[in-house]
Amino acid sequence: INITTHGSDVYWAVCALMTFTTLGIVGSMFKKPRTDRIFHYITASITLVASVAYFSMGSNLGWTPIDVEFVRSNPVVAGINREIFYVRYIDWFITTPLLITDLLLTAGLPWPTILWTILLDWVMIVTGLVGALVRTRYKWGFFTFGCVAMFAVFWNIAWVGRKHARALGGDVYKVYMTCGVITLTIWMLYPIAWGVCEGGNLISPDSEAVFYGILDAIAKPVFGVALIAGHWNIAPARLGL
Ligand code: RET
Repeated sequence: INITTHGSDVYWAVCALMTFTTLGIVGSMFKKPRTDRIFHYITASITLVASVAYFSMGSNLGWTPIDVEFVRSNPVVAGINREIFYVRYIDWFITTPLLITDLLLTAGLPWPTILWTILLDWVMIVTGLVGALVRTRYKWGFFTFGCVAMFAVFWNIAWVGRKHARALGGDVYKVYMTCGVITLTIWMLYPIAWGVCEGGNLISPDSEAVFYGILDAIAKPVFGVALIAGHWNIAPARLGL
């Protein structure tokens, strides 16, 4: 199963969105003194890495054919494969820790807590990659480890971070809540996309492009713009930065 032009059009569109968002964030950081640009640096890196990942997928690169366990029309198949975009996981390995850093620095959490959350996040991404590259039902074992790690990350965002953010004042709490709610609701949909794409092979790679494309557009550009706008009148020094 190879990608069609429709899938690659979606990838190019998201690539353009990521690129314009990066340029917008870089442009806006010149309105701030160098000491107050931490969230610009982190967030622009996130969208920059994503635009490179989408450049590869639009060019039909960064994938490998993996035999599938199940095909809807023919449940007992050998040698039928699906294109698995491993480049997504390279993107996520870099950008999801940066998204977590954006959020947990907003809450003023100490760095060991941020590091621990990132390590759990890495378990989630790496198990997702390995599971995607496995043909047999063991893939769902990796998936399960990934989901457990994701809920541990969610715990730190929803409880540990929220308590800290609240103690820092109403404006900090507001941006934390906006970006935290975006994160929890959108991230929850990634394992569902994985389940019907890399996992269960239930929807086509074209539909996969749309599904992950919408999720990525909200998880990165929408999240990023909300974060930077929310921080505009908050001095990083108040967060201990
Ligand atoms: C996988 C499969 C294994 C189980 C779980 C997953 C969750 C992935 C998530 C990815 C988030 C990506 C983002 C990208 C940036 O745009 C790896 C799909 C739980 C939550 C936010």
